[in-house]
Amino acid sequence: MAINRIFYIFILTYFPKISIVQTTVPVFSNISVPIQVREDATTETLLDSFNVIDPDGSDVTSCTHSGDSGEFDIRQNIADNTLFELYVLTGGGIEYDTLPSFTLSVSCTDTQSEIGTTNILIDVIPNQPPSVTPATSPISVNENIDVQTQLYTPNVSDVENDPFVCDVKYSNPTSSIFDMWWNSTALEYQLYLKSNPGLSFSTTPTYTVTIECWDDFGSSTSDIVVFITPNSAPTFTNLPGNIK
Ligand SMILES: [Ca+2]
Ligand SMILES: [Ca+2]
Repeated sequence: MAINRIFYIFILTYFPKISIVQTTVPVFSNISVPIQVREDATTETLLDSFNVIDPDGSDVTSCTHSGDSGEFDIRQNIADNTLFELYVLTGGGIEYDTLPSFTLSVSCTDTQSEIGTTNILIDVIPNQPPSVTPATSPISVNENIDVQTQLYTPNVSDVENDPFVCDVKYSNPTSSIFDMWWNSTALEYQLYLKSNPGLSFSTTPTYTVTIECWDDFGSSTSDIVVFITPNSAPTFTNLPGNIK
């Protein structure tokens, strides 16, 4: 500090007509908080516009950024060089599960070669996986059944109307007698019991079948309980009271 003061006195003493001009780095304004980007963004989209000016009156010539893997770009507006635009690029590969937010470190340079910096926070809006409505009524099947049987049609929907796929994930106890197929006529997934399943009420009176539906962004599951009903022993009616 003392050296600075001596230097300053030296300058004023020997160069009295020199004035020391303080210059300022570019400053940012009008950055939206929060800035949001959709996880499923597939087209180049303008996310936000903000201003960068040099208080000294010089032009801000460029802005660069770091903190992403090429998902975003910052461009200077052609008509207004104080305006900068933040874009998400096509096929940005943004995955909410991996990175739910980005912090871009932005540096803007003016014609005095001064650099102003700021951080821009971008929140990722996740794409929802398909939802599977749980079964509302019990499903039961007789232990003697030996033909392929449709058990259940799950109600599946996706908020974003993304294409989805469903399948049996597993059953408890583990078994391969359940399967899920796309019915191209009804346009729905259906849970089936395969033919000759070898059911036994006494051995396994219930199965819990977990089905899973997924799109490109995530999956959800639903448990379906299948009750096995015993095959009743034959009963005899209208037999005569005494057979001799
Ligand atoms: Ca400046
Ligand atoms: Ca979805």
